[in-house]
Amino acid sequence: MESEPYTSAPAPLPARSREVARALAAAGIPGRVRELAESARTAAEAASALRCEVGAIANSLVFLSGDQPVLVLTSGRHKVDTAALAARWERPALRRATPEQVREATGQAIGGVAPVGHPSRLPTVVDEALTEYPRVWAAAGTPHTVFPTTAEELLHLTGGLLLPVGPTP
Ligand code: 5CA
Repeated sequence: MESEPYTSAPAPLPARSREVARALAAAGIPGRVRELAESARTAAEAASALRCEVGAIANSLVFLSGDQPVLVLTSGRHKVDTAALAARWERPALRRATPEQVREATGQAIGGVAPVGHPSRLPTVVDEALTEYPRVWAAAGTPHTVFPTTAEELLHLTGGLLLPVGPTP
């Protein structure tokens, strides 16, 4: 194989990422998922691997609001102000999901949680800060897979609500 003069076909995506690719294709955006050589487990790692601003990384963070898992697509440049967001979203207090709860709600593991490709649709907020970036990157089911998108597209993909989520200055 090594002596072949041409580049081999790309390896198939991991199962978790195929699920994400399927959800994207079903929404009219096929062929978006990219596999990275470097790990992109955190926003900082993803920004470095993709050579983009950390704020352009959309972290898919799972919280529990009461008993209901919810998704907050958050710019990597700041943390979620959970109290302010729960008030704005008019939902019960938000608390960080455990790794097991993340897995149950999304079918994905922390470090690779994607905005879509979950067993059922989660109530979703898209961080207003993401609208400041013409191109946003989100995880695609594993720490080594991502896809390029925009805040507007994330709203369309998730049926989410656009709200500020970061700390108020
Ligand atoms: N692949 C990148 C983005 S392309 C990524 O998944 N980033 S992330 O921020 O969404 O995933 C890491 C996040 O998982 C951390 O920001 C943190 O909020 C969350 N996390 C890490 N450890 C835990 C834990 N033990 N329990 C709950 N959440 C955790």
